[in-house]
Amino acid sequence: MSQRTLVLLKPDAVRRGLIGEIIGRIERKAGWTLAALELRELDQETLEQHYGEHKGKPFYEPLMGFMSSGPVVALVVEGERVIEGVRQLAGPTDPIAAAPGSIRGDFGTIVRENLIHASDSEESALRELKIFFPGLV
Ligand code: RTP
Ligand code: MG
Repeated sequence: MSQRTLVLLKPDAVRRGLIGEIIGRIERKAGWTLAALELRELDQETLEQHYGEHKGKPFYEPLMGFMSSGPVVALVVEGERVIEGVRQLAGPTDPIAAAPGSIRGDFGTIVRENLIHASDSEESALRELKIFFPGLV
């Protein structure tokens, strides 16, 4: 089943020069293609829409600060079971709990600075695609 998912390479990934490494892993999956790609800074409104489900949690404000600390790469990836697939490539939220071989497991140590966001369901993907690439959906 072909799907689309919203992926963000977080500011730590961009600062550390890991854009090519991470996109390369996604690109190499059979049949997956990039439908959109953009380097940009996220304003407060976009971030609030994107991470609204976490508002009020202790990590929300630091997360907002981190996500606006530098540019991110926003991309739309299209292909077979891509929503579950990119989450698998990323690994669990906590990079220390993430297995080596996953993006977070290979490059991260800090829960907040975990390199990548990927939509977690079809519903989230539709919602997030509209926020970041309104012309595409
Ligand atoms: P994401 O939404 O960014 O793809 O990550 P996720 O689904 O794996 O994790 P989620 O629970 O949605 O949390 C969103 C992001 O908030 C930061 N976070 N910090 N305890 C903490 O300090 C904490 N917990 C979460 C991470 O950047 C996480 O990816
Ligand atoms: Mg999430």
